[in-house]
Amino acid sequence: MKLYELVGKDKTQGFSPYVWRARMALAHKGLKVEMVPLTFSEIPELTGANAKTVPILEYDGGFITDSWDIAIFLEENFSDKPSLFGGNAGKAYANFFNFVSFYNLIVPLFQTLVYDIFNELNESDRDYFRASREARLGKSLEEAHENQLQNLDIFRKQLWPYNMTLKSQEFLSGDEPAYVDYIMYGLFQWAKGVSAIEIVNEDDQLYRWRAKMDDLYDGLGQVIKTRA
Ligand SMILES: N[C@@H](CCC(=O)N[C@@H](CS)C(=O)NCC(=O)O)C(=O)O
Repeated sequence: MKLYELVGKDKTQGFSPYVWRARMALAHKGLKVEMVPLTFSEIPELTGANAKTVPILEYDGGFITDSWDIAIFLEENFSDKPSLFGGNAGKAYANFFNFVSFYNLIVPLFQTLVYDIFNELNESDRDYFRASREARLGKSLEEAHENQLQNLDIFRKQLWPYNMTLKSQEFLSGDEPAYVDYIMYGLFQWAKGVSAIEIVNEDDQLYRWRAKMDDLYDGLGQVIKTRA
């Protein structure tokens, strides 16, 4: 099994939030996977996958090219291993959170991190990234960066329900971590992989939650180095 991930100049620092969901989900199921680093321009060149984005899971000669599809595939094909969702109600909640996290969390965090991501990229990816992201932002990367702290504030204001939830339970999924936690953790790994900015306050429940997430599966997430 191979999991294709997204890297910049440093091939050990896969920073895609969506890949981290899949990576944690594979570890949750106790499955060994070979990580394969790709730059942005290499993704569409991957023979047989016909994919524009990562994560891409290669399994038994086939390719699964979306993080949610990968989660469903793992849940259905490895049903003897710990569940990612804890049943149908949990699966429906995770599906909902998948969209909530995009709208409320990924979008403001993208605006916060976009210039830092650019700086991490290989030279060969920079023109593509600048053109595609400036079209999405409707402004230059530099202009977005000028508002980094305002965007971080918008992101942080969204965190209240998660901090409140974590006051009375260990993980977003309950007593044990599961897929909803991996969706959230992907955001933290994304920020850590590209930026020195701290996205949560030390007294936030999410700060403590992240430390627990970092320890899971032999400290898998700690492969991403904290930036000075
Ligand atoms: N819906 C997809 C989204 C994945 C996605 O947007 N991946 C980004 C990296 S974080 C990507 O590969 N982008 C390639 C590009 O923009 O060219 C999923 O959940 O797998």
